[in-house]
Amino acid sequence: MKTLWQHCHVATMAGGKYSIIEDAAMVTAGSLIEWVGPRSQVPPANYAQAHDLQGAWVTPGLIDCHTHTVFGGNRSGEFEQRLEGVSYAEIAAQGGGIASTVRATRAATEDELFASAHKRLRSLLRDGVTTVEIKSGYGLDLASERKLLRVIRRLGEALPVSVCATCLAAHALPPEYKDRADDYIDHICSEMLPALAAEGLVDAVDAFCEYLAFSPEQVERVFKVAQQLGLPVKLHAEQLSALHGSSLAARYHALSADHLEFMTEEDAIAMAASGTVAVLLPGAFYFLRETQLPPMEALRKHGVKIAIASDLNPGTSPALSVRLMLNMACTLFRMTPEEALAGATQHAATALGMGDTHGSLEVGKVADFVAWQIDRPADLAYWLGGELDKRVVRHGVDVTV
Ligand code: DI6
Ligand code: FE
Repeated sequence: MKTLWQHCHVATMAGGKYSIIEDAAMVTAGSLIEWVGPRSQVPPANYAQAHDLQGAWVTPGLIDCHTHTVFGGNRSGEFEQRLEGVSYAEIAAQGGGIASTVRATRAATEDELFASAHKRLRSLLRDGVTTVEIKSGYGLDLASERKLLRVIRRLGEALPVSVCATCLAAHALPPEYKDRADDYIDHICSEMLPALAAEGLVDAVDAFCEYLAFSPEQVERVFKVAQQLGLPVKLHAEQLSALHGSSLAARYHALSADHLEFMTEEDAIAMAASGTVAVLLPGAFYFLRETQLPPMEALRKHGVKIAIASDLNPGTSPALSVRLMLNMACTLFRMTPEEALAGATQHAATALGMGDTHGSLEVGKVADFVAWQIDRPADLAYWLGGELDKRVVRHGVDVTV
């Protein structure tokens, strides 16, 4: 069934550029894009449906390639503590931080976790998101990580969004393994990952490489097992200190290395060589009142692809809007609105291993797009949140929420 979408302008984001077509039209056939170009050249055909987009700007559906959407509880109390001067690391050392969310997550039922995550995910969808990555990592034992990954799969079935599930069992040390980090890594490698992968619950494997989490050596053991299981890897790296996790990620051809405030130019060179995407998370930078900027110049100089994501999580980025992240990427990291939008479309797709099928409006790609009632594409990075009038199309079907 062919559908015509017309009276619009298109920012295709092909190659990570706006690649604008004014007075454009698009033809979808089922869930795919069959044609896109100037309206004057629409191929004649018997269209089952023709939609008037009323002068909208059409972009690819937004892709949030790094979130921790599923968790129990909430940490606004810690937010207050931090504003009184207690640091994120101090709160973590006192048993707060990730550990407090782990307690709340373990205590919650699968249905409770589903219900709270569903609300958060709906906020992202109302903002034009059609693909999202969601990590586990607040369970930290086999049963609880399985519970989170099941909720992640259920969210993808319940809502009109493509969901990539990432196992982040190596997020923090669970209390039962206190002072035995290597034993926990053994457990992840020999029990958790093989079991969860066999159950089809895992699309990729992530870890937190940081002085208050896991060392590069420990991360490498996790990566080796992921590789044996045929799963792509990605890494939280260089968020609080420079351990060169991003270079390690590059050696394992990671899809992405994420955060990266403390990365060096050598790390950027390694990432460029392996095609590992730099996922920058301005919400966490902002919320932690970080002052160390990611090395934008080195990333650009060496041609590392840059994605932007929400990092939606209860501790460091309670962010419910990708468009707000685009604004922050511009104001805080000095990205252009075009770079920021590429970061939440084409480069975010590449960061999820979906760059060939998603992230731009090109013939043969999946018909996931948003028709925004805005004046210019830069408006997407301009407004500070709020709701914009729009239609959201996923797999060629209008799914506006
Ligand atoms: N880095 C982060 O910013 C989140 N996880 C991570 O590895 C924080 C998670 C939290 O504080 O709950
Ligand atoms: Fe994160």
